Amino acid sequence: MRFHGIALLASATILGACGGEKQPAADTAATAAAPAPAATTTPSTDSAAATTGAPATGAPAAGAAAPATGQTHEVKMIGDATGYKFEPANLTVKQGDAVKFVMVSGGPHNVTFQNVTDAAAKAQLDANMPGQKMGELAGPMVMQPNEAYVVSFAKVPAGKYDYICTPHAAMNMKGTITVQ
Ligand SMILES: [Cu+2]
Repeated sequence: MRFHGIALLASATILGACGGEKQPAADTAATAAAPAPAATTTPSTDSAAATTGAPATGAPAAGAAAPATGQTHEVKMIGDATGYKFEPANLTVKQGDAVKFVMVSGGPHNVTFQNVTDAAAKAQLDANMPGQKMGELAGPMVMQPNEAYVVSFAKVPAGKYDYICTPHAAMNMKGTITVQ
């Protein structure tokens, strides 16, 4: 991370001096002229930065994850001869409950909430989604059988929350969680 910063700084300020350095990697990053290639070489740093940046982008109210205080409901993530689906696809929970998405078969699966228009709801739900997300409201891939991804619905306003599995969106793998 520090190395990355130095490389960028060097490329921005003293291009010429950088060429004289003995670090071959720094040289490549500088001559490649852009933050893009440097970012590709350090994916872990990049995603860490993205994670820390996420709540800031979040906006007005929330930002902090609210731990579940109620029941935990289970939703299976299935991909087999019968198709790709969340089971149950429609689930009603109380505010404060959690939903545990359990990988059963046919992964990788994930949970990506869609059409959340209310800014406060979006910020809180996003904050309540742990792990290395693929983006706002887009949970990480769940790969192994019995691996689970838990989303707390604490402080998430009542309403209907539609979600899909991004890898299987075309196979209609989707569901709805109604928060009461
Ligand atoms: Cu899936």
